[in-house]
Amino acid sequence: MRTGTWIVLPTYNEIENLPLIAPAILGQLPEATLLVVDDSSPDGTGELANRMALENPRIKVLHRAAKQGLGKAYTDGFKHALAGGAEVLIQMDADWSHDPAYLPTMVATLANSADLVIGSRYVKGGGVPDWGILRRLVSRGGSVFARTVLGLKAHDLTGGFKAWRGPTLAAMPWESLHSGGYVFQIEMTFRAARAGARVVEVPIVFVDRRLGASKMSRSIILEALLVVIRLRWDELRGRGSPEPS
Ligand SMILES: Nc1nc2c(ncn2[C@@H]2O[C@H](COP(=O)(O)OP(=O)(O)O)[C@@H](O)[C@H]2O)c(=O)[nH]1
Ligand SMILES: [Mg+2]
Repeated sequence: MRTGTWIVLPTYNEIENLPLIAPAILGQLPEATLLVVDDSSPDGTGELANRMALENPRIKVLHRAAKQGLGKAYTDGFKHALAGGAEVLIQMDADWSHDPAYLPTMVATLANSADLVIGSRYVKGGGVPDWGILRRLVSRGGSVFARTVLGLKAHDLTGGFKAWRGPTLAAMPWESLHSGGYVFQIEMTFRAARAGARVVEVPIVFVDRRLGASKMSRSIILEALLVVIRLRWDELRGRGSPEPS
């Protein structure tokens, strides 16, 4: 019997990272299920994931036909995991920026005191040692901006290392979410907080990927800034938040 903990791992051209990160994740959470969400990676990550799933029943693969933004991959992955009985869902990157060693602490924090746990670079004990001053300013500035405009308490709003309680995710207004990489992360935390979720940050040290290439771009950052303003604007005009459940 598996417990209801699922890790949702989106991949796009992660053929070098997947065979190493998957066993590291499963080793940290010995009861959990790993769901790889691959958007038809040209490098064959999806086929590799299929082979890994054949050898290990704890690994499952969701194939998507096209790359449509990280948010869409997460939406499909979360829905699939919830339909499969997931009670605790974890999202993380496949490129080692999110160290699997943090997983037990995040799951324990969720069980004790939270509906959403954010692996946070911007609380005491967290950080981004690999980044230069400019990248730090952009990332940190983005979180401060979103935090201020949206009136949220969390300090790291753009990161993608999070643990969720199933019911908190199940209540998301999936169809209306923005799907760009950074804004999806901000909007998910915003929606959860507005719906009354207890949000707790635990410190993580984020390391830059060593293998493969980043898929994030300047346009995704710009989109995030504009959408943050839009989210608050819609809310002030009384049409932003989903109906409270
Ligand atoms: N399925 C899927 N995965 C994606 C997509 N974009 C990025 N990823 C994955 O999401 C994670 C974070 O992406 P990455 O490029 O490392 O972003 P960065 O860390 O902000 O540079 C990695 O595991 C990527 O393989 C996408 O469109 N679809
Ligand atoms: Mg990365």
